[in-house]
Amino acid sequence: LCAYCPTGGIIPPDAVLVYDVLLLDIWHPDDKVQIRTLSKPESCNRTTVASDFIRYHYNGTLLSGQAFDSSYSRNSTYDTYLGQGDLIKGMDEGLLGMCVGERRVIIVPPFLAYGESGHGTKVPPQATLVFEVLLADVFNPKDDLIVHVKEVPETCTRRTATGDYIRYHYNGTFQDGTAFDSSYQRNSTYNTYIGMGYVIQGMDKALHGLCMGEKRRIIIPPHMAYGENGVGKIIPGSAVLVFDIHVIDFHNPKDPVEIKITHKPQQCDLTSEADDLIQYRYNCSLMDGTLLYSSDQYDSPSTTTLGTNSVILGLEEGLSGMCVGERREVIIPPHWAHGENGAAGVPKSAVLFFELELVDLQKGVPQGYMFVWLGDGPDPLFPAMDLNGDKKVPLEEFSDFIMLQVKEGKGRLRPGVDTDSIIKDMFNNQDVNKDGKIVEEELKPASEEPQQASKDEL
Ligand SMILES: [Ca+2]
Ligand SMILES: [Ca+2]
Repeated sequence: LCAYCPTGGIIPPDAVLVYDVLLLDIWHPDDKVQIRTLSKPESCNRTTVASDFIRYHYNGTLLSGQAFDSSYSRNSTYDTYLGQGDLIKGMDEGLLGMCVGERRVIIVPPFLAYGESGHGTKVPPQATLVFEVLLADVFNPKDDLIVHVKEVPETCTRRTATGDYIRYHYNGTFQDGTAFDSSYQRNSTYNTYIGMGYVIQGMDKALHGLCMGEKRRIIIPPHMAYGENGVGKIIPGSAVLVFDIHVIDFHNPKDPVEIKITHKPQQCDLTSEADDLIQYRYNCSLMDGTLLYSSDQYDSPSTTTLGTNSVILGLEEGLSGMCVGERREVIIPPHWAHGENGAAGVPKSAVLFFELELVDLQKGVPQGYMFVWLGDGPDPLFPAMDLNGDKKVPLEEFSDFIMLQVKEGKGRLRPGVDTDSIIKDMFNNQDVNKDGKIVEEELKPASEEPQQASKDEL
């Protein structure tokens, strides 16, 4: 019988037979899995071992080149444990020792693949399989966070702890380098409390013990990130996440204003306090050194009256107790600055850094007052005021009297306001009948006046 003859075919005697043969497959029982590396990334932190969970792309073909399956056609990686019998034997072996980003061809003889039965309609019996594989991701269920410290500033007096509020920038990528998110793109830091479950477990843990300005790479396995489900179309299931973070600042809601005196003049008797009129120079920066504001941008130093809420609370405190010529560095947490909402040019919840120098200090008077006695004041008042003793006090005499009190250090006028107009106001308040002079009857004895009512008066 002619095994290769077509049924009913007629082969004449002495015929020469010509066969056109296409070899589809060839293997030998002694064959092993063959691995050919196509490309390897330059850096490779670890390679796959049995019990790892891996995610990879592949094109599967028969030895003839006929395709039978591809992960690319499904638009998602093939995800599986390695070396635990979840894969055909040849792949459990052929995928060992791979780096993320590595491409290899794995050739699997049928007895390490689907053998005599083949697989579905595309893999015939006894077929050798050829897989071109790209490893996208690997982790081990036993993995913890991996932290690489990239950059620590020279001075680091304090490190993040549970309950702190941190602002940081980050680039988020997968292990193959594909970016999935970046705070830089949004042009604003990511802000969160630390250790209170507001961020994925791995990040919450990784944010401890950081310095301001520090840069770290944090590699988080999926069981400490978004798990088997991932997040929508952004994070695939079982993905390892790589974050490159840069700490901009952090603070604790309990933080006070931090004042460091960098220069103190030898003579330092008179210091600033509430109601004083001061002039000061300043630079205001973020903790990463970004300059926000500076008095240098103006022709003259800044002027303010302390205690009037004209500057942020932290600056008020930073400017208090200074003597002229003193210089300070002041760190102001956001709850003493512009808070959670920020301000023009000041990011939300930003810690501010001020360099301050007190340039001028004029002692002040309480709010609402134009003049205060620094002691008890003359009693009775009128005879003291009536310098020439003619029982009447016109504006000029009143003015001379007030200026004498100031000169002798017995009284103080409100600083920063035109002296003549203050004195004129004070005179007009006392000159009840508006005849241009004060007489004794018009002068209300100071002792009978409640303190609050004597605003603008003696
Ligand atoms: Ca007089
Ligand atoms: Ca009068």
